[in-house]
Amino acid sequence: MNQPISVAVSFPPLQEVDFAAFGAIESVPVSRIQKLTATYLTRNWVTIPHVTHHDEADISELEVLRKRVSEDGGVKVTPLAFQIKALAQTLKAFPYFNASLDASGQNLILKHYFHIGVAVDTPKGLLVAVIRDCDSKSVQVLAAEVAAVSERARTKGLPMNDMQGGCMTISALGGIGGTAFTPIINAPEVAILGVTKAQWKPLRGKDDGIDWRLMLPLDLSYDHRVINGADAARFLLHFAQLLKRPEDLLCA
Ligand code: CAO
Repeated sequence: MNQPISVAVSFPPLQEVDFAAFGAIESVPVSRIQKLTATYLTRNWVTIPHVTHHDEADISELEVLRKRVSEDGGVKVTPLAFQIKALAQTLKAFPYFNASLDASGQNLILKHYFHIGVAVDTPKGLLVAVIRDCDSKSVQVLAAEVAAVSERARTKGLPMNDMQGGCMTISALGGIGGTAFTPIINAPEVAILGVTKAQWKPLRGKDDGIDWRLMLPLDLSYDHRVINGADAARFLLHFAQLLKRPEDLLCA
């Protein structure tokens, strides 16, 4: 690993603009959370060489199973709970994704725990809630924890402890929309998974017939200092294959 490089960059200041000269305006203060997020996102975007790899997962069977599990268990299980479970299992299979560079940049710290951050959209800004030990929890428990923590984040905010110690973050926009995006890594993590809205797509089936499948778009941004493109492609393929065989994800 090379010595950490410090780069001094300066930009010309933004010019003061009199927006009111062009039409009616109002001025709204930026929230504390937005200011903090802006600082960290800018640091991460500027200091980490990001690459984003895109793929899709066939979740046709998962959707059937998810609805069954939701009806049987009395807990609403959204696709995100299965994604968290599959991500924890994928991190186990790819230890270099479950890692952080230490402050010197000389060592990679491999983690033997599987805590997943979940980006939560709140009225005051973006928060990342960390769900702990996702490898050993059922999808029902994960769904209940995500629902509880995102509700807390939106109504009361989160204590620092609930936002620390994550191994990798999921930014799930599927409940809103989109076909793809390029999420910014939540340092000191080395990768982040973006998920957008699943769509039914006509794929070529047996005997050249059309087979309609529900496809989930996946966007994996990774730190290219730590992860190479081929490993990123294998990582996302492994994750997609776990979602394609959802019964295995029901084992806690
Ligand atoms: N494709 C299609 N539908 C999806 C989906 C997907 N990928 N993911 C979720 N849905 C559906 C759910 O099944 C649910 O449908 P029903 O209400 O009909 O059952 C609906 O969308 C709403 O889901 P949700 O968003 O309430 O719940 P979630 O578990 O998917 O996500 C949370 C929870 C906290 C991640 C989400 O509410 C949120 O805040 N997302 C925004 C994250 C964000 O801002 N990311 C950007 C960060 S900047 O990089």
